[in-house]
Amino acid sequence: MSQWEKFYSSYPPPNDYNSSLKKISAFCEIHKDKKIVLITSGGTAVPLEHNTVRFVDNFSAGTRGSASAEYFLQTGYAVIFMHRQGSLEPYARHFKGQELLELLEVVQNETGETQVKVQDSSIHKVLPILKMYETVKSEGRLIKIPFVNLPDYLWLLKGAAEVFSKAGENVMLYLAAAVSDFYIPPNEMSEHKIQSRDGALVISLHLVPKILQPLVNAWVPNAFVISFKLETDESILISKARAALEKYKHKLVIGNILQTRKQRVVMVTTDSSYDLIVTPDEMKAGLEIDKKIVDEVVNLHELFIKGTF
Ligand code: PAZ
Repeated sequence: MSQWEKFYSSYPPPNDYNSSLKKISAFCEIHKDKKIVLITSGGTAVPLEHNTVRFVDNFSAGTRGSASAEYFLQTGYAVIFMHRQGSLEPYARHFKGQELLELLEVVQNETGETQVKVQDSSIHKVLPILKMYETVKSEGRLIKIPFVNLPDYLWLLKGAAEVFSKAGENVMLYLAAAVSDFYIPPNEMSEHKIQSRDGALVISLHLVPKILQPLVNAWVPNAFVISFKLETDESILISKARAALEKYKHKLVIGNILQTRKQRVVMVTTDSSYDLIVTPDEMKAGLEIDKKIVDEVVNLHELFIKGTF
């Protein structure tokens, strides 16, 4: 049994597994004549106990995934947004926390009725986003599939890939989620809340089997698979990205550094690497690096479909 087969056999699929796959399958059928992208977004939680009180998590807010989803939708793609529950989502990301409340005001209309309206000074912000959201919604071009923990994420990705297995080059996988490399196998996990009275906690985290291996080579051999690589040490970013390409045989790794991920990424193929950058002035004007990434990736997908990438 391979490492990832062992992994899957030790966890049941998530409760909503079958309904999520039915949703993805119906979505793919409706949009079979379009380009479809599955975006993964946000971080995965790794439980420390079966009755989970504590888990290991990471920094990912889901900005990359949710912003990219909007730009793919703008170019006409149908988008399956597989995201960590509670992380940023397309369109809604513009109105985080208190922000929505700041945009609204209570007014009385001419007949004295109390109404809620968007403040005049905020209409220029709300209107374009609302219009894009309504268009996408009316066209049914976006579905969202939430996950919380690592096993659920891996089950859903495998299930989605099985749905795509019949699809061809029109399907893209844009794997922006920050997926844990480490986990505790269920048979080594405490049943109940780990007690502090037992002293300092020593846990041994095992390596998560690399899902890209079966994904690229067995489950979706025809799809355009893009993985992301996050590092904090610039000197190893490109070599690690290239090692992933050599190992898994997909076409493109997008590398980024934790602190500069919103200003710069490096596009790494088997024989080239080049930067995409947003300048401070572009940022001030509201341009997001995710727009540049998606524009580039959409062009590469077109070449991939033609067999020239
Ligand atoms: O979610 P976010 O916008 O805060 O961060 C995005 C990111 C850095 C998680 C993403 O660009 C990425 O590199 N994902 C892959 C991480 C990795 O497994 O190396």
